Amino acid sequence: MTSDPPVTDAVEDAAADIATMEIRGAATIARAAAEALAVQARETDADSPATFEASMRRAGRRLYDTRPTAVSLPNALRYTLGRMDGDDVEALRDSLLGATRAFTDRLDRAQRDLGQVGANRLRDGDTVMTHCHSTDALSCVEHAVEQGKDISAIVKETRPRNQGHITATELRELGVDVTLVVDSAARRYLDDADHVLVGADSIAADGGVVNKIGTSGLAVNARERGVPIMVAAQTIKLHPDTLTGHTVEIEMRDETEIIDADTRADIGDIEVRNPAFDVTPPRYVDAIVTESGQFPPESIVTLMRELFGESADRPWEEPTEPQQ
Ligand code: RUB
Repeated sequence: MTSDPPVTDAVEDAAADIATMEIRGAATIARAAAEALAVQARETDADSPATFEASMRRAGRRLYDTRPTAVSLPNALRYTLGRMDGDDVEALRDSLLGATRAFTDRLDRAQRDLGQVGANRLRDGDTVMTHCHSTDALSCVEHAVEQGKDISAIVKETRPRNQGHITATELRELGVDVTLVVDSAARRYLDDADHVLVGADSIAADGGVVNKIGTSGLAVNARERGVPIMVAAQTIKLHPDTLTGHTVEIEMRDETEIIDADTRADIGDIEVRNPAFDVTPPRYVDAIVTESGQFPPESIVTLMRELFGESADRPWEEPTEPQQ
């Protein structure tokens, strides 16, 4: 039995950076995965079509195994590995490189297009409340600012990793007035907000939105206060496995992100749980803004079927032997 050629350093590095959140955020993770596959395609020393394909699948599996919740990662692998085609190594390599280029171009275009749609929902003088750091959500603000609208933001800190600080920095670069608040102050400041604006890691077939832990509590509070909730999510965030009854795995992260060992020991015998994401039920979401327009969450399934059919393939897995 021959073993698959090893993955390149570029794939190892990208996988390690995704797992440790040096690279984070669903769209950014998808881009990094596609770019790592391109390096693997260029640098692998696989010398037959079968070993080339096996090497690409192995790289795909290494990337797939890093973080479980953002479906943009498997969707990036689906798009790129699924377009690998050819009878010799050169043809396979060319098709893979073409697919990774097309995928990253698509990411840029999708983010720009959904930003226009989201910006149209914002009026001059509006204040948005944000949670975590989402490049899709920020694209909406960026386009609103380009349209000449004056936008302010209340930015939730987003414990435990404080991605709100990244959001605050990038909003300031856009010239947006920013007020930073701790997560538990969100309800207090919802009275000053015209929209809640968040991104998504995955969107389920029923319109449920999987995003950074704390999004669902924010959405429930916003509904109670009458503040509309806009989710900015390009279509690579649609989770095709949910069409066939699968649920989205919620990543549990290390407890040291929320408590250090000494403090934990001082407190005594406790359990610590650190889920990275939660699910906001569709009834709390007003609009999902994509590059194909805005959708009420309940109708996102139509778009999902159009893009993925009834089921999702997994081109990073070893092909199964045909049944005799
Ligand atoms: C990031 C997060 C973001 C989404 C959308 O979580 O929840 O809201 O990934 O981001 P983490 P984008 O920091 O744990 O990766 O719009 O950039 O895809």
